[in-house]
This record gives sequence, C-alpha cells and structure tokens, in this order.
Amino acid sequence: VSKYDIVKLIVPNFKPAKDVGTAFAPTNIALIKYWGKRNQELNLPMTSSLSISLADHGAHTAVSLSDADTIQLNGDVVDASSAFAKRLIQFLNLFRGPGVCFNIAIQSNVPIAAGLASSACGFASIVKALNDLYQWDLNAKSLSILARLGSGSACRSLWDGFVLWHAGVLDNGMDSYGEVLEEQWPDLRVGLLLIDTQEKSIGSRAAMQRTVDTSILYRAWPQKVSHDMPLLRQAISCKNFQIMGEIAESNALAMHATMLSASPSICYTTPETLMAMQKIWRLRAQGLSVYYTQDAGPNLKLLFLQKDHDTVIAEFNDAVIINPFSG
Ligand code: 2P0
Repeated sequence: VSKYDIVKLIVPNFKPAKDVGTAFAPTNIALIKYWGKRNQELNLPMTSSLSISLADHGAHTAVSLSDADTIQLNGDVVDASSAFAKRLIQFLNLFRGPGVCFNIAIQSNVPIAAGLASSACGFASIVKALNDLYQWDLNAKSLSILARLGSGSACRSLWDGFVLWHAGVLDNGMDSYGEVLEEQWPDLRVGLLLIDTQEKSIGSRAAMQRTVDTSILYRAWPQKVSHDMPLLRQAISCKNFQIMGEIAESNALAMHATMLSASPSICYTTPETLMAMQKIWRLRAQGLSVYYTQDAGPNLKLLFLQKDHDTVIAEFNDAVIINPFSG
C-alpha cells in the first residue's frame, strides 16, 4: 500500500476551487509518546499515543497555485534543495493533478527542529489548507489520516485539547487516526523550557527507526504504553494531576531509555537538560506539583496547574507558559 493509494481512497478531486487555501493547526506534545513504526511508508505506529495541543502555538499555512513550487517559512524563501523542501514537495506531490504547482507560505511560532513538534503542526496545517483550496470538505478523521502521511504526530494536530492517536491494526492504516477526547482541563498549564533550540544531531524519524532496529529495551516499549494508557485516561477523566504528571514523566523517561540502549546510542539529554530535571525533582520533593516531559530533543515541557503558576515562573523565569484550553 502506497501513500498515493490512501490519498485516492480519501480525496475526491484535484480541482482547486479558489486561489488560496489557508489554515491553522496547533502543535502538540505527547504525554504518552509515539515511538516506533510498524509501517514506515504510511507512518503507522507500533502503539497508540496521547497528546495535548498547545492552543495558539502552531503553524498558519497558505497554499496557492503558482508557476513553480515555492516554499516560504516565516517569510524567508526555503532553498528547494534542502531536506525540508524536498520532504514538503514530496508530500505535495500526493495532492496535485498534472502541471499544478504550489506556493506554500508557512508561519510558525514554534522553534523548528527543536523537538517541539514543528512537523506535526506543519503537516496538519498544510492538509487543512489543501482541504480549503480544493474545498474537499473532509472530516477531521480523514484529515488526520492524510496528515499522518506527512508526519506521524501530525495526525494529532487536527484538534485542540487532548487527542488520542489510535494505533489501528489495518495494513492500509485507515483505522490509525487521531480522536479528540471530550475532557477539558482549564487549570492545566504547559511550560516550554527552551534549553537549546539548535538543530539536533539526529532527527526523530531516524532516531525512532534506529531504536526499533537495534535497541534491546524497545521490546518493552509496547508493554509500557499498555500500562500507561489506561492510567493516563483515568487521570484525565478524574483530573488527578499527580497521576497524570507521574505517567507523562515516566513515559518520556522510558522512551529515552530505549534510545540510550540503541546502537549507536542516541542521547538528546544535555548537561543543561539534566540540571533542569534534577531541579524539577528537587522542587517536587519540596512539595511543588511540577512534572516534565521530553521529546526528541534537549528541551523540557513542564506540566503544572494554574495555582502553582507564580511559583513555577519564579523558579523557571524564561519558561514560555501555555494554557492549552485558552481557546
Ligand atoms: C511524539 N515524537 O509522540 C514523539 C515523541 C518525538 C518524540 O512524534 O517519522 O516527526 O514524521 O512520523 O512525528 C516525532 O516524530 O516522526 C514524534 P515521523 P515524527 O510526539
């Protein structure tokens, strides 16, 4: 099954219905991580995952018809020979008739390639902008499947709030998509602790595959997710912040343990990351209810409740605080 086969199943036509399609998609942070694929062509995951979207932190995208493919990122033209442009053009090839070229303008307020899920909101916003350009009128589930073809985690960026990505079992992935959870948690806060926003040494896609292929600990990962998922769902539905924080932190640590045991080993954690972790653990021992999660990069995302906002800010004064349910 190819990406083209899936697009054919979902998309009704390639007849642009207007000059420009626009859309916004939020970025998302996984509380239970997506780590490992059962199908690399279709970005089908080994396990389900669960994320929280970051409200107005994400990507605005405008797609218009053009004489040649051009890409702008935050106002700058992207070199067509760059890896980023090639990946985007390949994705756009799925969605055009003969002779059609696009201009894509992406405005992102998320640090690119810093483990802050810039590809998630990028691909989700492109799919939504194409849906607008072609006036397909697809539902969010279909858009989620299309976004997954660009980047796995993008299938969780079609909604605000908590999103569950069902792993699915089908070979064609038609049962592997995001679903928004009905629970709202207005007191929940996410703090972005930007430790290092430089481009990382190994991308998450390659890191994920190397882990699946070589890590002795990876075989425990599906078990870890099966253990964590019902507990996190329960914690969300009864708003038990302590359990949510413990599960999210433990899930991230387990993911990084699978990477450390890959060959060659993958370590996104820097001395600065470790110092921040130890500070969080120290604060927690002193009674402050703050937890973290970490993705494929050195930065941490703090999890805490509104009542502790001032204390958290006093300890981490450069953290960017996000209210995921502010919309
Ligand atoms: C996640 N990450 O659940 C996990 C946790 C990074 C760590 O999804 O190959 O860019 O495009 O499907 O989505 C980052 O990997 O990988 C990611 P592809 P993606 O957020």
